[in-house]
Amino acid sequence: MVRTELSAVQAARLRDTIERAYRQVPFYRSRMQAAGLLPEDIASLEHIGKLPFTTKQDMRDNYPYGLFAVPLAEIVRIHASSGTTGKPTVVGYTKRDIGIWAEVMARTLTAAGANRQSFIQVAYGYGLFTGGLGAHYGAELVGASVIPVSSGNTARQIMLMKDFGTTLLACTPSYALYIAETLGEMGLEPKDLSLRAGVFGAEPWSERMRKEIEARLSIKAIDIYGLSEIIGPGVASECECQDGLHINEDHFYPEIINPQTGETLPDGEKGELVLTTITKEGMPMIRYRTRDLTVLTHEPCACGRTLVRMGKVLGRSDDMLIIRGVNVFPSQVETVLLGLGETSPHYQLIVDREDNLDKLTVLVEVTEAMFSDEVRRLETLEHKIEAALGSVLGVSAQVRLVGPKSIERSEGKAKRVIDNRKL
Ligand code: DLL
Repeated sequence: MVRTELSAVQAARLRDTIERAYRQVPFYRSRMQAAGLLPEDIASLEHIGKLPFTTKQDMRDNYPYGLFAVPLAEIVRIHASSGTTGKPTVVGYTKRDIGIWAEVMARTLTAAGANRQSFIQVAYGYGLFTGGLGAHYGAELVGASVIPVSSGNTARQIMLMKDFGTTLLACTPSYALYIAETLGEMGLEPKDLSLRAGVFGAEPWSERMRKEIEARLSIKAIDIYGLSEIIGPGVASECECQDGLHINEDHFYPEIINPQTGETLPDGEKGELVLTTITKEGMPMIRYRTRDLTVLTHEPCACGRTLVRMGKVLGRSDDMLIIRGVNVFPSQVETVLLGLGETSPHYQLIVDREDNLDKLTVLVEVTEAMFSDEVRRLETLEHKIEAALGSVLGVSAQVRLVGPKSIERSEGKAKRVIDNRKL
């Protein structure tokens, strides 16, 4: 759709959403009243900036159903994501919302090459997490054959992949790497499988990790993005060009803001992604602060899609560690390690505070082959990684090489950081 047409669709849908939220959700009504706004003040897309933001805290304050905009009888599905603090974040879908979700996930899978002939193995967790069922409904809408394995049980996962002729794998990137590792241990090679592509998301991953997964599984690795609060997976996804993720902006209207000041930033400037759902009935979200840091571009994409693209998520504003005053993202560590290419891609950051001073230790796994190496060589490698990390992070880190498989593998989202500081 050309931009002018798309903007007209978005504006009409936005007006409708604001009207419904004002009428049906006391939280939104009182927020707008406090800002001196009536629904008719949001007449066009340019006016969206007048509206207050919605945050995770607002969801907690309205736990569990306070932000729903329809009678509970119309809610046909509930999902939730576990937060770091206590109660989960709850989201509700109407039947129509489930249809929209399937549609945006079908777009995602189609862009990754899926069609009616595909065998799609869903190895995202099924349950309250949106990954499993989100991919499942999208795959069914495409008309592919869905293999709903859920996450875990990796050897069996691989056996099914081989025997059932799986062509497309859906899981977290860290789990894809774990699957690749197990494949080797089982004495199998990518050519023993029919796998052609994977749709990976739910956690940040670097360009280098993509290369690693693509090489080890001999597939095209597509980045897919989403969050429960907005719908789940299906918010944005890469096309065959693998050059930014197309946001399904006919359903989710994006903005980038400066996370400190809240001011809207233009294309190309890095900031926090803010999303407004413009078709969702069950639980509309107005200017939701995702905490995810990225950039937007309206430049045309070689694939021909006109949807705006977001860059790979660079990290979360709240995942960012502040170590001795310096901002550190776990993804920077990943880029350094994979760049050196001398260790396995498994790592963990441990932060401690000793004598009021932050201390960063990075555990890095060596490969089986290196494990038997002489101690001197390993020490040299530790120092080499320390030097590389120091120059990229701007803060010193102690590197500890650990034996193969000693860092816990994840079947869902990887746990990259252990922060022992009592702040
Ligand atoms: O992770 C939904 C999802 C499932 C997306 C499967 C993709 C695939 P939540 O559990 O609510 O929902 O977590 C959402 O995960 O705000 C990001 O911080 C992070 N995230 C999701 N996709 C990506 C990605 C699902 N492709 C949170 N790259 C989001 C980086 C991602 N981070």
